Amino acid sequence: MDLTLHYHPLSSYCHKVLIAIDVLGIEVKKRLLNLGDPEERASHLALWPTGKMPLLVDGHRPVPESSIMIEYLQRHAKSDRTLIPDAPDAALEVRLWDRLFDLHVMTPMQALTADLLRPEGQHDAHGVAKAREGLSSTYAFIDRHLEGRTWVAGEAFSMADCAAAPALFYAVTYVPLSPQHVHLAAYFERLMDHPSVASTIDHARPYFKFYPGRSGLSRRFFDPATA
Ligand SMILES: N[C@@H](CCC(=O)N[C@@H](CS)C(=O)NCC(=O)O)C(=O)O
Repeated sequence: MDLTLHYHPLSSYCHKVLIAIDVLGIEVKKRLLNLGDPEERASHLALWPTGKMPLLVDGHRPVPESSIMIEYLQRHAKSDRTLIPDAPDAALEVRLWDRLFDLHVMTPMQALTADLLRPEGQHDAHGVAKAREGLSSTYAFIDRHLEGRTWVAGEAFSMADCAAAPALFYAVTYVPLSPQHVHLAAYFERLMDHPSVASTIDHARPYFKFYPGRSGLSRRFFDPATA
C-alpha cells in the first residue's frame, strides 16, 4: 500500500482519521492541504469532486469519506488493532454511533463555524439557533447512553470514538457541556486523555489560533501547562 492522507491540522474530520491511523499504527504519508489556494483547490477537486477533506489516496486510488477511509484502512492495512469489530451486530453499533456523531454533533458544529466565517450582515440567526439547540439535545441523548460505559459503542475504543473526539472537542467551544451531563463530561475527559486523541490535538496546537471558534476553546488546549 502507498497511502497518503490529504489533510489540514484544524479539520475535525481529518482528526477523526488521524486518530484512527494512530490507533491502527499504520504508515501513512501526510500532505497538508490549503484549500484557500485556488490551484490546490482545483487539483483537490480533480481528485475528489466534493472538494472535502480528508482524502486518503492509495497509490492512484482516492478513498474519500472519513468513515469509509477508516473501514478501508481496517480491511487493507496490516494492523493487530481493530476499530470496527468483526461481529456483525457489534459492528453495526459502532457504525450507528459513528453516524450519530457525524450527523448530530459534527454537522451543527460545522454550521456554527461556517456562520462565524460569513460576511457581516449575512449571518444566519435561525440556523445558529437550530444548530445550538441540536447540540444541546444531542448532548442530553448521548449523556443518557453513556451511563455505565467507558467508550460509546461496545467495550473497546472504536471508530465511533474516533468520530466523537473531534466532534465534541470543537462542539463544546460553541455549546459547553452542562454540569448535569456528568457521563458525557467524564467521557469527554477520557477521550482527551486517549493517547491517539492527545497526540492528534498536540499536532494541531500551533494552528488553534486560526480556529474561528477559538474564543470558546479551553486554555489547556492552547497551552498544556495550564491543564
Ligand atoms: N462526510 C465527510 C465530511 C468532510 C468535511 O466536512 N470536511 C471539511 C473539513 S472538517 C471540509 O472539507 N471543509 C472544506 C470545504 O467544505 O470546503 C467525511 O466524513 O469525510
